[in-house]
Amino acid sequence: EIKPTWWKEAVAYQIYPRSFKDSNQDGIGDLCGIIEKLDYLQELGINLIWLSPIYDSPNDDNGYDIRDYKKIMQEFGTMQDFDRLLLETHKRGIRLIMDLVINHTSDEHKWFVESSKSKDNPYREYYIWEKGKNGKEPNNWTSFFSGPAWNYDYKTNEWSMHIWSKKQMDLNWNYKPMRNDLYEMINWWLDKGIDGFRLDVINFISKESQLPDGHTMIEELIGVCGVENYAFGPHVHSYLQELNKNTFSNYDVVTVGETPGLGLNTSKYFTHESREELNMIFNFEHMDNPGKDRFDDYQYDLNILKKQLVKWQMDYGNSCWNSLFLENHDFPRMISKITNESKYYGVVGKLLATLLLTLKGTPFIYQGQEIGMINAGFDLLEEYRDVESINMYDKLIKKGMTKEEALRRIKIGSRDNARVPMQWSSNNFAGFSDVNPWIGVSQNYKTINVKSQLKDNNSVYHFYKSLVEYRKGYKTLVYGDFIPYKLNKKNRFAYYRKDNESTFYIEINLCSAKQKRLKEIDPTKLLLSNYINHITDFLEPYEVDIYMLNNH
Ligand code: TEU
Ligand code: CA
Repeated sequence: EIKPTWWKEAVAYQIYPRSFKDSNQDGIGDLCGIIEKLDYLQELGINLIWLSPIYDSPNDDNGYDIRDYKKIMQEFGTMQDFDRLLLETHKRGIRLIMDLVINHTSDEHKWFVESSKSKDNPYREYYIWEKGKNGKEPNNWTSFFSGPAWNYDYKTNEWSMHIWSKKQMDLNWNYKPMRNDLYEMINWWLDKGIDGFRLDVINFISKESQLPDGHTMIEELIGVCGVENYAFGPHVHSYLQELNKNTFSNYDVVTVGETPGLGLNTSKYFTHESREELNMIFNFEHMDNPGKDRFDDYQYDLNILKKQLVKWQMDYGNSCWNSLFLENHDFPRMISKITNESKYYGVVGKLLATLLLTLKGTPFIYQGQEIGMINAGFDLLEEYRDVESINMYDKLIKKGMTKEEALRRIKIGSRDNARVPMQWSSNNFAGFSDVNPWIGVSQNYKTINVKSQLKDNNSVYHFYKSLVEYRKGYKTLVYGDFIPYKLNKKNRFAYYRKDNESTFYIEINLCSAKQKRLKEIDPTKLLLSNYINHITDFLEPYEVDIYMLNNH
């Protein structure tokens, strides 16, 4: 039996504040800009917001390198702005969760500044310091952002670990005083009345004690060495149980862990109700097709997404709860991975909306997904901002790739594809700002933007809005059983959502060729389709039909 809770019934929206809305015309998104757009989110039907980091940061990794957990990033505004944002969000019946980055801090955080002063500094143990081996790094681990995972410090002749950028230093979770300082900070935010956290790479916090050499380069291009020694480390569960006991469990909040690299069964140990660790996790195995990574040039096959989704819908159990997402600030736009034919952008955007909002689990819409935004379309290296992309370009050139090919791979896989300014209108800079933004606007803003879609009842926006309303109107779409239909039929995805109140039937064409329907349904039962007028016995390319079969 599934225990009903507010966060299982929520429809969440991820905001990347830097690119959402600029209110003071400095070209950078900010908290007051988010406040300006709360009515827009309420209108869409959102009732949970996840903010990517807004804490003081030198922005080496756009806020995922925190310098002061209790201060708002100067470009985003002040703590008063945050307090007003939280108040205005709650006034609209919307809850707000923050991004909690506690695997690492910025090298400018006062803890690290102290830690690197001397070997006997009280903060030395807050981070991971090791002697080198024969004058080189302590082991062969590499960073996700290219290069060794170690910085050398001349003063103390030791190396400090960073599995992310050179300015993101891994915290030492073996050290209790450090953990206690984190708990104090987390409770300080929870006492302000926020509704929970998304926890950044939280399964990486426990490293294998001897820091042994890694044996495999995971994914050739993004390739990191050593990840097998911390993706599921020896103490990760005891740390999470201690963390939860000292913080989250004392509040009515939700936690969703970002856990790259875990499989379904391992994930149950993080989210099963009996574990008292996290409420949900973000799993990434559906974000690229098997054997492919973000920078590979391939057409994403929706049949594989179907397989992944069905696995998590069927095997995750009733004591674990799925998160559902198809985009975030770390991946290219999903429409662009599926099709490059602009005539299909809209119908594919609505197909993705259907998967997100009619399956079982809490849906997370990433900013711009609700209007079917597509990739940035940058052609010059100078247009990129993401530390990962810039380092990756250098790495590819060093590996002997031509400038053109390296730039082509960055264009395909760069996280900046999802970080260009939110497209509010066809005005200059897409209505995001009156001035040139920190990152270029993608050229499709004239055709893909909120203003034009609000007026068009057949837009991707209105499709999302309708589905969100159905999801809030019928608990069947939240808690109802997921029952696949003719699962093995290629290029079709058909399933029921059913409880003792109502039954929905959804049938989807997963490719750009017409497909025979699997089931003839009385057309008067059609609730919503991404094709206004469709012939009955065939599904058009990427056609989605949502039926309500009965409603007792
Ligand atoms: O991302 C961690 C993560 O596993 C990936 O999404 C990763 O960013 C990317 O694929 C690089 O290989 C989290 C944050 O979402 C990301 O923005 C940060 O850069 C990263 O952690 C470090 O904080
Ligand atoms: Ca601004």
